[in-house]
Amino acid sequence: MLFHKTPYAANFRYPDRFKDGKIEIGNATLYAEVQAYEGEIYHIQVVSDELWTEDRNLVPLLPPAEIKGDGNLSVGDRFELSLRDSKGKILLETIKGMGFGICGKQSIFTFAYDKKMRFYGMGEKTFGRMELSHIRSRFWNVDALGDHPGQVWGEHSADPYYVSVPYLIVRQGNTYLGLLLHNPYETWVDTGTDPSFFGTEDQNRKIVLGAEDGMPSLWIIVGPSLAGLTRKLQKLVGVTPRPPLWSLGYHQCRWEYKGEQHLLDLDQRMTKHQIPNDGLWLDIDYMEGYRVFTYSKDAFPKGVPATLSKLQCSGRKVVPIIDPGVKLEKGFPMYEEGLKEGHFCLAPEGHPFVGFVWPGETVFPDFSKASVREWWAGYCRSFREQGFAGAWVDMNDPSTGAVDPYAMLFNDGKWSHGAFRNQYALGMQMATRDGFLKARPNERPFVLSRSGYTGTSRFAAIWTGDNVSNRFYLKGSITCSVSLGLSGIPFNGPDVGGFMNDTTEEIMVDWVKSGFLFPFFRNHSGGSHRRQEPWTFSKRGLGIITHYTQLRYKLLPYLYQLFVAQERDGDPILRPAQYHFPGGEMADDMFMVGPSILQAPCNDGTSKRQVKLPGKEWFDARWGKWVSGNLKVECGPIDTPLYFADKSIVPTLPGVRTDNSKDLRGVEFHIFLKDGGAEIQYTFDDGQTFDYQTGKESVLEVRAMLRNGALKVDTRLLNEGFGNLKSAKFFFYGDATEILLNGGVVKPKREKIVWTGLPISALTF
Ligand code: NBV
Repeated sequence: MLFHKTPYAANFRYPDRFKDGKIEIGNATLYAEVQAYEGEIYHIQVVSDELWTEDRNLVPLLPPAEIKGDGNLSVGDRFELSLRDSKGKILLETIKGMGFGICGKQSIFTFAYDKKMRFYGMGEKTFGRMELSHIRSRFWNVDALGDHPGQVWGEHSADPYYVSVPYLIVRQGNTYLGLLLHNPYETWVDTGTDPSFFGTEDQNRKIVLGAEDGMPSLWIIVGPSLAGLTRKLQKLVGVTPRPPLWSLGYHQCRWEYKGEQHLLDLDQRMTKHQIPNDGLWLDIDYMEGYRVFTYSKDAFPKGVPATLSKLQCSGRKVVPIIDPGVKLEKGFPMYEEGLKEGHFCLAPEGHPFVGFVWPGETVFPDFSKASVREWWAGYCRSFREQGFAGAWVDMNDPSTGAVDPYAMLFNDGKWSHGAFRNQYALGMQMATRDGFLKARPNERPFVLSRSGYTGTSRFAAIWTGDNVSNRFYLKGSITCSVSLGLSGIPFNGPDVGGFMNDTTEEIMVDWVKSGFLFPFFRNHSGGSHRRQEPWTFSKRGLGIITHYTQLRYKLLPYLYQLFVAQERDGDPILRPAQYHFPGGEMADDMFMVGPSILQAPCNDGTSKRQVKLPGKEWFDARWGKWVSGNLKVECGPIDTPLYFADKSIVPTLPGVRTDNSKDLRGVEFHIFLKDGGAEIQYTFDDGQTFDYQTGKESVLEVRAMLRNGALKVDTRLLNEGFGNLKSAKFFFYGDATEILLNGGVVKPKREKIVWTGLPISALTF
């Protein structure tokens, strides 16, 4: 397979006829099912006994209720699809006579392209831009460093990447549609590229969604707004369950940390420097000769539980890496057991497929089988029982080193490599999460994965793999993470500081400023490169990194609300401004964190930039004043442009956070209000168990109203399953002649607070 080329529409055959669900293409007869669901969601599935015998998706999607009839989607007599809005205007249609085609086992859907269209989504890509016109992209989970040459990934986009979500957002004006291929085989998307390379006319450009094999299954979702579309998609693929609160903290990792000594040293330095931190991560060296689910005596002289108990005081959690490859070694119990029970992927002749990973020759658990997932879950269970708090599942693309993977078959050798490769990580995530749940059924598990597929959102968070410590990846981390969120994988983030090559203080500081409110926030680096723990930089660098990490912890209650909303409504954590303010082109260098915060970091190494603020008023968190419109801003060494939306109430932890304590019952509410009303429903629970699902959560409503300089704030407990708040303090950024809190007049004080610049003043009460 050539990653940079895709099959061509002229080599496909298209339907001669379509009637009563029957598609005739030459001598072949296929059957189509077209279903409409509530909320303008459509599913088109094509079935053929000869070509694609079964749907090989591991995890079914979760559509809403089916409705009778085809809704606004009509199907032509040559199986052309045409989607209209309620007024009858065509929103999207397949190309006349070429709506759906086959070429052997390959299949394509071909839609008419219009140069006014805009494209987004596509899951995890490194194109460095939100808008994806004129792109030909494949979806095939790779180990980016191993599968692409270094010249490609160093400072350019490498495609395909670790995660495959063949989902395309098509925008026309302010109407958004989503096209999701739910086919686990290798797929590709073309957003109107010129196949001739020589500048053909626009009419030759097409929107193509194709698959190399597998039952054609296309979902069409009508937004019409970006928020409407994203919520519908997220509900369809599955929301991310409320994560444990500690997983939203700061994580410290490096390919070098192997056991007690590193952990205790990190613990002590985090405390010394007052850097709040929850997760300490162990890379592959903690294992005994890289054998999965072992740990070396050298790394843990008195055993894992003994070391972990030493970290209890500071509440740090330890997360080990787990690779899928099992060392091929006579006498290694996991290998012997897996061999005996037939748990490994097979080569065509029926013996276990052998690849090459850290322990040398390796065999691979066949996660397509429920029995193997169960077996794997047992090992994860025992890891959890020893006290590891989460699991970091790496190399699950799956990476086979220098060995070509195509001979690795699945499902007892019955499925080709392509049938399951893109779901391999998904199977591993499911099994790992399941093992953690088996050990502690009432504790929310945390699994971080490198590769993934549609539906990963239900089982794991994603980090965006091996990036490089340079500005290409720093800038691209925004578009990559925001696009992932719009594509149904909201819990994600990059290796902050960069994994490959030596970082610099400038890159590190800028990355922290840019990424400190990303859903997942972990500093990780390759072991042969410059160290990049916060204290390895100058005093000034350390100070800035510490400040932003403390600020993340201060904002944890706000971030937590976004995860609550993700589970309830399907909203992503990061989003483009268009999520709330329709119109305009999507920016590549600016993003919103939930509905109330907008960030426009200076990631290109210069100290000036343009910030086009959407909508009306924003509160500039650096200088403490209201701003709007198109601004030229300067970025100083310490600050970063960050704005709070007018009519926002932002819950935070109190004061400056110097450790990882985070009781959601003690909060500050920051009221950003120029005039009129603002409100929030603040949800809080224990942050770690599933008790919230049986009502043990509380919701406090806070309403603020500012009229003629008088501020009225009212609070009401809507739900008290987790009791009341222990403390609440209010901050108001403006002048009020009178303040009433729950009907009583209060005497406010003036207090200084530092967000991202100099101290600014607020009225507190
Ligand atoms: O386990 C070592 C690394 C890990 O640090 C990194 O985060 C993974 O993406 N792992 C890949 C294997 C080495 C790749 C060069």
